[in-house]
Amino acid sequence: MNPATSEQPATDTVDLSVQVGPLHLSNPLMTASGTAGLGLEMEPFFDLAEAGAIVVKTLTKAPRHGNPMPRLVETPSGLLNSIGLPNKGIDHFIEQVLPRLAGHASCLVINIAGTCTGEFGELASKLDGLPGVDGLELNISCPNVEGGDLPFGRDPDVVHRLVGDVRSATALPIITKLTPNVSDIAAVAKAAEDGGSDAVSLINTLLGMAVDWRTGRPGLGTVVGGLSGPAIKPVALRMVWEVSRSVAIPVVGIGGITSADDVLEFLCAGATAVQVGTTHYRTPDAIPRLAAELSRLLAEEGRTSARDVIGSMRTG
Ligand code: RRO
Repeated sequence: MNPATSEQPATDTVDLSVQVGPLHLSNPLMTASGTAGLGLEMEPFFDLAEAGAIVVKTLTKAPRHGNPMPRLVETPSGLLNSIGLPNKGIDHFIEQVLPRLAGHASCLVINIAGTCTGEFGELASKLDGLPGVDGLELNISCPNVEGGDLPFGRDPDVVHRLVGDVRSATALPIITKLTPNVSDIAAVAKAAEDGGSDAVSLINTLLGMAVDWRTGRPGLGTVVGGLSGPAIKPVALRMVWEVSRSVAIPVVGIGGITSADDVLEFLCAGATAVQVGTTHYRTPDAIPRLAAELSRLLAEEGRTSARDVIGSMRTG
């Protein structure tokens, strides 16, 4: 604000739009898969078209019940989950949900997970060309399946092959969602890029656990689960920075975003867009709030476009 005139900076002249590969987003704010249901559940809180993109909860080929309770534990500044991909299966989604959802979001991204590498291509071809579907997010990083992390997401050779299979099965834009539970996330991102992914999103949750020493019981039914929320933001920022220096495709940052400053930090570190997740449980209308706040912060700094912040971090 200019103290001499007390004029408000003109927020309506700030351009929030970004380009995630072939996907044009009106702002950089996407919902993180699993925190906004199948999209329609969020409609009491905001108009889905206000989000840069809606990403739905992971869909699998066969219906799944999910993991044994308890599935959620709060930790300092974080949330541990072991949900286990409960869903009614891709066919139910296509027949019963998509017809009601199509056209509500300005960009709709369907998150899919296969139980083996070949299943990803099968799921992708089912969604190819369906009205209302704008892109796919490949969940190769769920921490809560039997035996721990999906092995697909940890091995660059497997990731290269899996993404290549999906690339041959669909013309839809592909975002590959990466696990942080590896020693070299940039190598996995490069494999996704070489396989034909249009973008990568990171990070999925960090493996963690909770225990009650008095009862001797673990906090989660599966003992180990995935940690999200502000507690993981510094780890996510570090990985976004590492990956954005290693690939040419856009990076979508995920991890503990609760404020517009958080969003701009991810953009500064190299993300082109972000996903907003755990904060939805406290603030289900976080997306429109953050969009308004983003415009205000950028205008205050005399910036006219969110794109100018992308990758603007200077070292040395
Ligand atoms: O459903 C889950 O347990 C879950 C999934 Br699919 C994921 O990708 N990440 C996560 O933390 N939980």
